[in-house]
Amino acid sequence: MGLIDRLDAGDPRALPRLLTLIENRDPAGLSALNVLYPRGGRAHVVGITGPPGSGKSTLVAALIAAIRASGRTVAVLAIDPSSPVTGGAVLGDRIRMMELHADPGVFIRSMASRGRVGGLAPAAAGAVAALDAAGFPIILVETVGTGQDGIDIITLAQTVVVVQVPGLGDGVQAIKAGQLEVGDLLVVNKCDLPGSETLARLLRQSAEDLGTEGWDVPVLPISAATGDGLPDLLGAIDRHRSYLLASGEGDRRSSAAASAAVMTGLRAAIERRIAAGSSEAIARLLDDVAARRMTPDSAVAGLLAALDRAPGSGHPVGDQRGG
Ligand SMILES: Nc1nc2c(ncn2[C@@H]2O[C@H](COP(=O)(O)OP(=O)(O)OP(=O)(O)O)[C@@H](O)[C@H]2O)c(=O)[nH]1
Ligand SMILES: [Mg+2]
Repeated sequence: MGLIDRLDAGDPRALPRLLTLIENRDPAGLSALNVLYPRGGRAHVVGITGPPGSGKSTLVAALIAAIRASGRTVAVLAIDPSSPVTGGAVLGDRIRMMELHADPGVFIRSMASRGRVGGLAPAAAGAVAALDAAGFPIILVETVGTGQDGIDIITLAQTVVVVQVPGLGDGVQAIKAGQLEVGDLLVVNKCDLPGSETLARLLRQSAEDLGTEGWDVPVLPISAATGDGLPDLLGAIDRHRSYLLASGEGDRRSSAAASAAVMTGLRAAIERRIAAGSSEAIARLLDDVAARRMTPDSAVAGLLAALDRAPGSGHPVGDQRGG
């Protein structure tokens, strides 16, 4: 039986297998995506981002429980840009502690980027597309910070939750530039610890400059460890989803995400080619630049021309011939 048939038949091993194939850029995975991609577009993809140790994995585990309690299934993609284990391991421990691992309505996948050449962003996008097509109504994506290793959470997620914690420094100056800007919701986690009220006050000031037409960015104090504030957070996540659908902002983000996905895919494809040195034309151009026979600018023009001459690989999704 083919992978998609197994997926459709509810074989629990089919989805992990598909994600491995997609991660490895195996032709079988990419061709399955061609079939699956048109089925997607219904999931609410929620990014959970914030500095290391802010409690993202703890929060994800707590959200899983809350989402399950609301009667929905949920998938999680934990992206760890540096290490192949930590993020997923911590999350895995939490899940075991909460006895969620035996629940077929919860699917968790970790993805690491070590040693990958220009490939994490497309792999993550492919994984989200597969989880979406598999029918999960909500997909949580955990990532550290923003833009790290090419993972730009706003190109993956429709709703971005930025997690901050007290005690990392004095005030908003200590928060890295650009960290708050991507947030549709700002969370002050570890509100059981001192300093969270001060931080929440500072974030509320910053939040006044954020948001999109018709959406004011809320600042929500929570404790992922005790569950305090969790229902409010899930409520706000669901409210943002309704806002996206009603306001047209969701469509606007989908278009932006589509163009970003193509551009990052293109960049990754070029990087892979150069790394693989598969094209002699590319290798020759790089040699010419190193030997100062050619400027970098001319080499870029030459590379683009070489890509033009390469056999076309673009084909509409759903068309299995090209897979
Ligand atoms: N006091 C307190 N501790 C918390 C809370 N949430 C998480 N922690 C603790 O903070 C530490 C880091 O939590 P994680 O969930 O692993 O944080 P993370 O952001 O996923 O970390 P990385 O994936 O390594 O970036 C752990 O020791 C948690 O137990 C909270 O609400 N209150
Ligand atoms: Mg984590």
